[in-house]
Amino acid sequence: MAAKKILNVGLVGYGFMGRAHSNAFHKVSHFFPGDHTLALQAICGRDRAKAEAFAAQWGYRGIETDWRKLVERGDIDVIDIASPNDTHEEIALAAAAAGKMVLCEKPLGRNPGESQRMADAVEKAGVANMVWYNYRRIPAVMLAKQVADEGKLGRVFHYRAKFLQDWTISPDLPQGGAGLWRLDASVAGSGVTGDLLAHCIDTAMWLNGPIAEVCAMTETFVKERKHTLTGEVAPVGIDDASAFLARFTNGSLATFEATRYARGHKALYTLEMNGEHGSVFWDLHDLHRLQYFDHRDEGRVRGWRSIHVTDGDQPYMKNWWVPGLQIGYEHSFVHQVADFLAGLSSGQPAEPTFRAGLATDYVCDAVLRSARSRSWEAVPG
Ligand code: SOE
Repeated sequence: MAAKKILNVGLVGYGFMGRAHSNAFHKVSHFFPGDHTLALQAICGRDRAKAEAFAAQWGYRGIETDWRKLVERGDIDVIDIASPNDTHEEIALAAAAAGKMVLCEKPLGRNPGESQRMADAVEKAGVANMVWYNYRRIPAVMLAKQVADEGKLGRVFHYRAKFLQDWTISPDLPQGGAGLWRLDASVAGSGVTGDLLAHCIDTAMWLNGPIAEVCAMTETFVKERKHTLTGEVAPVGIDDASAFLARFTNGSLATFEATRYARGHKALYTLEMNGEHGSVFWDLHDLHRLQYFDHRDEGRVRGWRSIHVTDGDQPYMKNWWVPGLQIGYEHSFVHQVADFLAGLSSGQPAEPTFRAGLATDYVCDAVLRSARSRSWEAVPG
């Protein structure tokens, strides 16, 4: 048997996503054995004590406190960027120039300019790359993709998505710093448009093709918040809520909504597609189920099927337990890295590449432009 190729990973960032990725790096070879295995070589974070604690907890061999040193190291093959959005571009460009493969958290950049330079850099360097839009890899969402691709929905008329949270309602919540940089526009780029709608847009374009134009509205409900780093009260620059109408290039119509002010909803991502022959509906709070309606079923027994996506012939599931036993959120990251490694073996790069991440950022940018101009805006490309 040929020896597996070991790829040494250097992770930047020890927050929520650093944990989600590290967990996936550990599990992937156990559940999706392939030509490659990953070695957790180094974790990089500015706070030495935190980086050391993370390395000990997650099994990284070493640490760095400056990402430049990590990128320069000869013993690193893959740079994984799980640090705040304002660091993505600089790290990705340096990593690509050093010939490393680059994985990057979403959104790719804070704006299309950054994302464009990142996509150009990895392509020029010829290095493998991927953006962590993990929700594509939930088995029930992948099943929706199969259903759509097989033409079972027929011509698609409608796409509908929302991503609702409620964690920023308190005006006492500060902006900036660990965990709260998502509220600081200079770090995040935007609010819920880049953080939550970006997920919805990525899945939507993967399922239903490119978006041609959008008409949006945004709102910032809490106008000023104390900044964690300066202690000063400062204007809030992010969008707290964002909703838009869209037209896909295939002629279908869409509505999208995201907010962090929907009291009671923690991470309610739902999507629905309505076609000539059928519809699919998926809900993150019930993530292992796909709701599917097929109008071509015999009339007397026609109705919505609630498919429990746990059987061995359903996406990814044969690699896990036995039929009927479900998996969850963390597994979407395992699937994503499994697909990335499979792409290295097959030569068929796993999606979404940086180029696809750029396409999502163009839509986000058009949404923000439209909210400002109060008119329809075309999506470039
Ligand atoms: C924000 O609360 C957040 O953590 C996003 O940043 C993630 O991308 C999303 O998956 C869950 O919510």
